[in-house]
Amino acid sequence: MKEQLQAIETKAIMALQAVDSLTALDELRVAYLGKKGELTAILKQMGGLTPEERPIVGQLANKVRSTIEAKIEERLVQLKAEAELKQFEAEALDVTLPGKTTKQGGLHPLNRVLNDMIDIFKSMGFDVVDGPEIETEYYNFEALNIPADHPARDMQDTFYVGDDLLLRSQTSAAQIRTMENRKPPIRVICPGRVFRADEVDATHSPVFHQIEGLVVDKDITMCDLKGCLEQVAREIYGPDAKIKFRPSFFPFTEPSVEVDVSCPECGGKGCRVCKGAGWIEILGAGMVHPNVLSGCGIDPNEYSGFAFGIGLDRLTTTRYKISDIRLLFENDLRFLEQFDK
Ligand code: 2NM
Repeated sequence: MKEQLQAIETKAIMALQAVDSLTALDELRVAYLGKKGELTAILKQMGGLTPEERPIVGQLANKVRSTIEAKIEERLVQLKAEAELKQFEAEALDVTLPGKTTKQGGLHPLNRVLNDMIDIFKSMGFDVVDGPEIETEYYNFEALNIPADHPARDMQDTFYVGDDLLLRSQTSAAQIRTMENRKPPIRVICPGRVFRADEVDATHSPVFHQIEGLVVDKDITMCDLKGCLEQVAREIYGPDAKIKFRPSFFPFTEPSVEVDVSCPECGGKGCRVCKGAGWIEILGAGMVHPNVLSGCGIDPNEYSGFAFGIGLDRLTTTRYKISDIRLLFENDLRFLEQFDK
């Protein structure tokens, strides 16, 4: 029997070497130490031993049991460590790998130029105001001294979307509301999208963008208008930029002017950009018509003001030497990606 016990211990230890999983280890424990296991089977035969042999064999059996138990425990610790290592390896992160970057877009050229303009006007004390793109005839025309039978109303060729509703043909309505709601001094610019029924070509689009400005206070004159616009021109085109006024007509201003800036390309000598003129037209402006002021509840005998309208699209195409206004609206990535930086 002693030999049998010794053989069981040796066999169990051998078998343990081959065990490579926790389940196999458990099966081995049952096979050797369980109720129907090999060791138990031997112990059941102890009845046939002499009283002298019994304690000796019993002692040996206990030693074999605790040896096997200890080896199983040892293997259990090993297997758990191996499993943990495998898991760590499988879940390992290489923190030195480059990260996944999301592609960052850039501002649309129109918004770049607009942001520059907003900065310039803010530095001069202007607020930025906003208004709806769908307007009533009153705010788009009437309040601007453009009565129902005025030829300008035909000239504008407006998109009507209802009886008394239209897509605004200028952003002036936002300024009318400002005059209705604020007391002078007023200094606002109103950038936004405007709509006119124009045929599309390299320089025209039925949807385009304006920045209109308005200043109302006591003693505002054409000098203030010229000084303000000259400062804006210098900020955009550099300290040597000059401007000049040419007489013009708008129903909402009197007098009205077209404003030219000395050609930023040739400085006034005449070149391809200014078509030899030395000047390029950049905006329309004038002194706010007394009818417009009084219509908004501002007394034209006490207050006066100037206003102007700049086409943002043309400002942008000249700034970036963009040959066709349609590029600003087509969202062709090959064009837009040039402004990513
Ligand atoms: C222009 C030219 C001249 C203008 C006038 C007004 C208002 F609301 F005060 F009457 N806003 N904008 C104005 C004046 C716009 O665009 C070429």
